[in-house]
Amino acid sequence: MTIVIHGVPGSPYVRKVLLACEEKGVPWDLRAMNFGDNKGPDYLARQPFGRIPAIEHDGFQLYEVQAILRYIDAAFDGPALTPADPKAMARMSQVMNIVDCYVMPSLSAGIGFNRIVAPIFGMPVNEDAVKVAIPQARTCLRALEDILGSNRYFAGHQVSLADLAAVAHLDFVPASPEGAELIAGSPLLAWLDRMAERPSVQKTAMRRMMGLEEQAA
Ligand SMILES: N[C@@H](CCC(=O)N[C@@H](CS)C(=O)NCC(=O)O)C(=O)O
Repeated sequence: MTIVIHGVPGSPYVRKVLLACEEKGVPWDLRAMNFGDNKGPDYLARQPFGRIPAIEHDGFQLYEVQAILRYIDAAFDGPALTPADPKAMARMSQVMNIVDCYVMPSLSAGIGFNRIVAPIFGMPVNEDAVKVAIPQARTCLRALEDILGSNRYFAGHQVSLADLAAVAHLDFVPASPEGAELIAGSPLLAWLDRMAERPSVQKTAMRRMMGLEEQAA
């Protein structure tokens, strides 16, 4: 049964849910919202913190993307996106938390928003926010490199929820001058190339979701 997703197309948090649906082969229906709709009473009734996305499935409403990702993985057939091995599962959880707590404020909200998203919408660029984000962005990339090590994916040799959560934020790191400098020479670039081959990643690309790129047939 279809997962209904309420959110702004192009948001990395919405993208994580789309990625999980695509990887599991679950049909989804994105009810597109505009920036600002998430602070209105209708949406706050779904998600009292005003953050996107929120989902509905079979009469079940849920918000908070880590919970949503785990729900989709557990509730549907299709390839498992959580490793069975406890240590690998812990790595997956660790990366998902690093992404939410440290990658989101630095690489996404600090650098990515100001360098990539703001120009698309003609919004002012906060140069101070970009500068302030750089040290934590660097720490994030080095920490993720350490965890990746010689593995193909963050939790081992199979794609997990950690890779889906991370790619939604790291995908556009090389596209900003600061991000490109920070990620230059990193083993994360080979991981990004591997992820870019996945149909789920191609189908949910930010510019494509925003309707800024032609959809492939
Ligand atoms: N902890 C939330 C975070 C979601 C989040 O930060 N979403 C961003 C969009 S990418 C958002 O709603 N931003 C709007 C705002 O903060 O007002 C979750 O995992 O669902």
